[in-house]
Amino acid sequence: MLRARLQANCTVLRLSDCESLGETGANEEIVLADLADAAAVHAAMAGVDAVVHLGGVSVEGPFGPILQANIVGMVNLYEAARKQGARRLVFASSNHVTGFYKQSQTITADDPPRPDGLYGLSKAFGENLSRLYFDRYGIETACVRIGSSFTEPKDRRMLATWLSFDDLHRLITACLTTPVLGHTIIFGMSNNAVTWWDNARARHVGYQPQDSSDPFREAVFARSSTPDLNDPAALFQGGAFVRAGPFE
Ligand code: 15L
Repeated sequence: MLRARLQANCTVLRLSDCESLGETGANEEIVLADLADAAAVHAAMAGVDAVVHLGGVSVEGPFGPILQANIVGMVNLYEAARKQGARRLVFASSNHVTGFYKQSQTITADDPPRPDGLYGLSKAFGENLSRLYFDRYGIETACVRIGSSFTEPKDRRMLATWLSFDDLHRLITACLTTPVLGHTIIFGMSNNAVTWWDNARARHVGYQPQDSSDPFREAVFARSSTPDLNDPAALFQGGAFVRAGPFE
């Protein structure tokens, strides 16, 4: 969804993945790399000014792949940024860093992480790693705790967590272009009436969402049953992630 939109942000868009990205388009370069392969990541980062880092495991699952892609991969990426001279990154963190806060709470980026699984924990590691690289080397990062970025909100929870594709692009653009970014954590959500997240700490980014889950509200309620408040998925912000994963 971002590939076409990010064209507007750069003269050359270098894309990287561990799997094929298809044909190289106009103003594009493709450098395939496994995040766990330091040499490959360093090669992919040569000459890059800014990074939008969306790579890695994006759901709860066994620790092996999460360790390789989200933890070893983050170290490889930030070492490559430092050595190759990239000065600003937008890191796709996740709302699952704070998934064990209740849906009745409104939190800010200053509230301590409460990961809802190994995936959320790996994103908390990424946030801390990027803070280290800012404190030590001045490399700026926006950690975007993405809510639910889909075509439209699929359920009641997503009425709070939804982030439209256009707003995601607006948010990334704001992070890439604000004069002084520093190290910032920002919740990635559209302008939803129901929200659990307060972005007051990231006003300097200048993100102004234009979309909202509100027009979808009636349809979502019509097709979903009343939540069972004995179900942790209905109580906690992380939804079903709080009971997903490899734990027996
Ligand atoms: C995430 O972090 C996932 O990458 C995405 O697939 C969604 O499930 C999202 O969180 C969510 O919480 O809805």
